[in-house]
Amino acid sequence: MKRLIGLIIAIFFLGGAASAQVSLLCSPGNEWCEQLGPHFKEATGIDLDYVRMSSSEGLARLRAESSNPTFDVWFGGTGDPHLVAFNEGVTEFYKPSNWEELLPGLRNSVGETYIPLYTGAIGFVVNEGLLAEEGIDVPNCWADLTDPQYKGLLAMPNPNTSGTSYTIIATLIQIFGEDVAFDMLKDIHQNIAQYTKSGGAVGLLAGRGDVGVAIQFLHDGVKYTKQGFPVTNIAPCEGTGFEIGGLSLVNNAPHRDDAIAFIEWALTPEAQKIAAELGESFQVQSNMNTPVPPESPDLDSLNLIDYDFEHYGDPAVRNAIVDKWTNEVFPIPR
Ligand code: S7P
Repeated sequence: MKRLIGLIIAIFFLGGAASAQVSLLCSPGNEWCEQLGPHFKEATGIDLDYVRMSSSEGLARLRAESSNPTFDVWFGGTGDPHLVAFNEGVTEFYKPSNWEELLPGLRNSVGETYIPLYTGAIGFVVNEGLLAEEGIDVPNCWADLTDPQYKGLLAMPNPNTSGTSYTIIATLIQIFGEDVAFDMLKDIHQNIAQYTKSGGAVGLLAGRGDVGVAIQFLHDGVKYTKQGFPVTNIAPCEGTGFEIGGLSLVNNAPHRDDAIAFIEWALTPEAQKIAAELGESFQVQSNMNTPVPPESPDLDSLNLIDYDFEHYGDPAVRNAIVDKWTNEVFPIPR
């Protein structure tokens, strides 16, 4: 009996020593999420585990467990849901010690709500070979995507799970106004072969030739090109929206001190370089001392809209847009 009690105590303490101390909700591609723990452990000695969830899915999870949070930090994902989480008190603003090293344009756009982690623009990731085989034009503009010649040849993510998708819809509303944007979304819906759960996944469909055009972040298109898929990036002629990907401390984080240690580490150039070194993520990282990968889309050369982060990060606005798409676009037979 004594030996059994001793074993139980040993398991308890060994189990405690080995258990992770930072619990991360991670929204970029899984390969990047997977590498954060080992690198963070090497730099600080602190353990970390993660669960990968798309941005909108992550927001839903954080909201659901806000009275008893299990996550400490939300890493990555589009900015709008980070702003919603902050506005709802699900996350709190933590000002990192290297705040002044973060790109001023990003800091000024989001204020003291969440920490900018990276930025990147929306566009089309196109399998030009497939379109040529079908005798179909390469799309250059948002308006082109409404053309019936693309029937069954488009893919975009679903805004109920994906932050990329919400950024696409909010971009169309800002360029064309809500009524025209929703008419366009209905026409685009007629051409969609597949709505995916995650924003990154659509480029793979274009790369494999399942569709001709994936609507997603252009930096994800770079990843697929580097992986050898025959896709090219196109920035829409009417202009395009962009994200300021987020990093947030969860309100009442169970391991607050270790969570802050992770945030401090994640904003160093050493940590931010990991994404591109993996050949995985080619956003422009927020620390101005992090090298911009040569393959990253050149944001200065794109016609970026003056994205209204505050308005489109308002919980009521975001909920209304996602509900409208879900009720008025998605159910239309195609
Ligand atoms: O793959 C990187 C990336 O595009 O994914 C992030 C974000 O979680 C979007 O994914 P979901 O659409 O699945 O939510 C982006 O922030 C990031 O640039």
